[in-house]
Amino acid sequence: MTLPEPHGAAFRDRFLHNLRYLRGLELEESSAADHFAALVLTVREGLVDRAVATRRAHARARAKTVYYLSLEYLLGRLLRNNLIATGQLETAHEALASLGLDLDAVLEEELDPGLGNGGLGRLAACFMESLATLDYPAVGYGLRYDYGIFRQELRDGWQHERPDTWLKGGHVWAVHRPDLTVPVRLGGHVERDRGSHPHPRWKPGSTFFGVPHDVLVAGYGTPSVSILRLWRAEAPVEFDFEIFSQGDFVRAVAARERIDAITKVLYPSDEVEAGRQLRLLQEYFLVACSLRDIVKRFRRHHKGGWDAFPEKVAIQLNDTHPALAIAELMRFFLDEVGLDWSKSFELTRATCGYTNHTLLPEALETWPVGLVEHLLPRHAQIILKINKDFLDEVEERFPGDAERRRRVSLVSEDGDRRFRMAHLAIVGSHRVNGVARLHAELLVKNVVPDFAEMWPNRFIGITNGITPRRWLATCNPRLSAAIDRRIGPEWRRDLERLTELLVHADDPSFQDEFLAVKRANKVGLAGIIRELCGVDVDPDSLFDVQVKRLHEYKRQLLAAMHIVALYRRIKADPGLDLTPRTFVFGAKAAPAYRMAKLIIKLINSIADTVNGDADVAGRLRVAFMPDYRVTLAERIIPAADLSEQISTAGKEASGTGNMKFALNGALTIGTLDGANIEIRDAVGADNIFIFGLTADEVEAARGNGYDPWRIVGADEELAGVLDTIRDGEFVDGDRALLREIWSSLMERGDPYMHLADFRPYLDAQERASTLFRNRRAWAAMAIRNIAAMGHFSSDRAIREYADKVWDLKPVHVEER
Ligand code: NBG
Repeated sequence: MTLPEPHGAAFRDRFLHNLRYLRGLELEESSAADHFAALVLTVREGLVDRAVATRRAHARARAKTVYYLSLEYLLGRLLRNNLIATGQLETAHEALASLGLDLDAVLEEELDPGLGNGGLGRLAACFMESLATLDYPAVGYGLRYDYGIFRQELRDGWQHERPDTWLKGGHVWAVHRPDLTVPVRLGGHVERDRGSHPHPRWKPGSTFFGVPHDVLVAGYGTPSVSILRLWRAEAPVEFDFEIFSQGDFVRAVAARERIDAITKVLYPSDEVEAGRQLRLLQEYFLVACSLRDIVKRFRRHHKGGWDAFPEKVAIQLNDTHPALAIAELMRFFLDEVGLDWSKSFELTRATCGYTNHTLLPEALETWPVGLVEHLLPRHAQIILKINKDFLDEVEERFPGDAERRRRVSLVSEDGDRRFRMAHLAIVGSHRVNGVARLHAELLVKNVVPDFAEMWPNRFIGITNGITPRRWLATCNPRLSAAIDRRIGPEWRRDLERLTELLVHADDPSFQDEFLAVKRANKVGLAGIIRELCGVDVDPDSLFDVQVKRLHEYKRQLLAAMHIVALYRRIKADPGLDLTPRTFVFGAKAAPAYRMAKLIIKLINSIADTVNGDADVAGRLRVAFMPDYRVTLAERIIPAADLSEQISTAGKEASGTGNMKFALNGALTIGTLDGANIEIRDAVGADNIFIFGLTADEVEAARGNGYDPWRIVGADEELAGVLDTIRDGEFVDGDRALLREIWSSLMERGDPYMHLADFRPYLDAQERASTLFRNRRAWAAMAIRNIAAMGHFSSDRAIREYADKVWDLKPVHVEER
């Protein structure tokens, strides 16, 4: 599809214009950073035009809109994607070349906005892109953190965190909208009913503001644009002015800073509840700003009265982080509109949907009732009333079952009273979804069985997906071109088309083409590894890759134990013939997560030893790449041969990296966990290396007195691997340094069952090593994987949400 964007000379002139009027510079005096800013502005202008057209089309259609509420968006760089989406990549390339500039170098100037931790945030970013591509009316709401996920540095093998200064140099993509500022209220108290006023009235203690910064998300091959509205907290000017004029300058500024702090920094914990007051304020701030905006938009476009609210508005809660939306929407209907309780609740529930992203108990959010009462007295009151009604309903259906009421209550009473945010989200939503088939089953079976019993139809599974635009078309141009030559370019908008590749899986010429692409990508990655890690790796070795957040359940430690085993084999038999491997890791550990940091140190110590040992040269190499993030993922994934998806079964809700690797022609070695199961079903059990305990077996083993010592006692090689770690062989014999790792496996029961899966894992690795030596057979299998990835597009996932949760229809936007 050709869209009327400025082409050739027009594009170049616009670029020069922007360089001049944004920076006040002429070409000769400008730097790459200036070129980047001018180019972004040039592309942004086109997006703004599209956004205007999109807004008009939606208003004309009186369309229902989905509002996606998420504390995290892991966007990654935007420029190349937006150029591709709008069909301007070539134009930009030529326009810049005509000025003697290199587009690729300019693209490298972009900082990666890391406004998220991991899978949950990246999923939100894929979803925004798919929503635009599929022409669904959508607004994403999030926070504009001054500092995103920390920058990771490795010193002496240890992780150190540095602030992520992604805003330095400005954020040219964002359109600052102070005109759409909304007030946010906090604290104070609630006045009881008075004769003239039927509802309790909240008298807030303070007011501050949310100011939107809009990032426009282009759809691919359509003029549709979604808005990602990121809120920044700002103190009111008058707030400090009074104190200021009294001469207490420091206190005046301090008050401002308390407000600014709300959107200062992203909480860097992943899968663990942050539990801090500031985090609660962030969650409330997002909810309060977004709901004001949603209501304002509803009022502007729909005159039909509040009954029509759920027909025009769908609100999706990305995990429980924005679950206060339920209380805030209730407060709005009750206190500002004046609806009665049951109507307010009916509308709220019909509007909201909740996605659960984890089964880990430590990730389920709770907040002390006292804290919520202090900061948000009216909301606390509303949640308690929702709970009372709900518990009455439970009593009606299960009379006398006090134990059940205790289990399902929105307030946990063990110890201090706390609100259970997942329970609030379930009770206040009409649909609750897990993010893969197994995850949805386990959610219903193990986490919230009582709720599922009451409302069986409320619970569904929608398996995650990834956008093929970023995760194939943009990040892997070589493979994309090879695929295009066989089946044409349509897969970008319809990933199921990849099945057409199946007939080419056994075609030696396509296999060779695939292998050549993979090798070129590996040569590229080898260069980056040399630059970042100072390690030389062989592009012909098997690239065995594990990149994701560092967490014990993801079992980077199991991969490390495999390396140690191979290392010991070579040391015992220096002539050993084994498939040469390069192990690539990338992972950030939550700053307070001690064990995760120790595992990073262990892997780096293994890397130092292995890479420095002439005995193993040519057979083993280990690289831990610092500061793993979206931009690095885009270079690593297309170069991978083997994708490590080895979580303890039942722990990884879905995984999305698993999909990205398979789409780029890596074979998966993995457990029957999360979406791995559906990947196996799609590619066929013969085209994937599955090993280890199933989720049921993990449970059973736990129940039957899982015994690390017995497993280790029966496996000499495993015992040797553990001794090596315990004795500090990789850390100059320092037995204390990493002892905790050994102790978690042997003395603290190996909660993630590394030991039980060790031997099956090594066997599966053996199968991979053998197959890798048959290059064509490997290629055939990889091609079959690519061909089967259609199901894992975020377009498919978004259509499922639209049909099963949001009741949302696409709206065609006319080209201008
Ligand atoms: C993560 C899960 C992943 C899943 C993503 C996206 C959180 C809390 N959960 O398995 O661990 O793929 O969410 O759904 O980040």
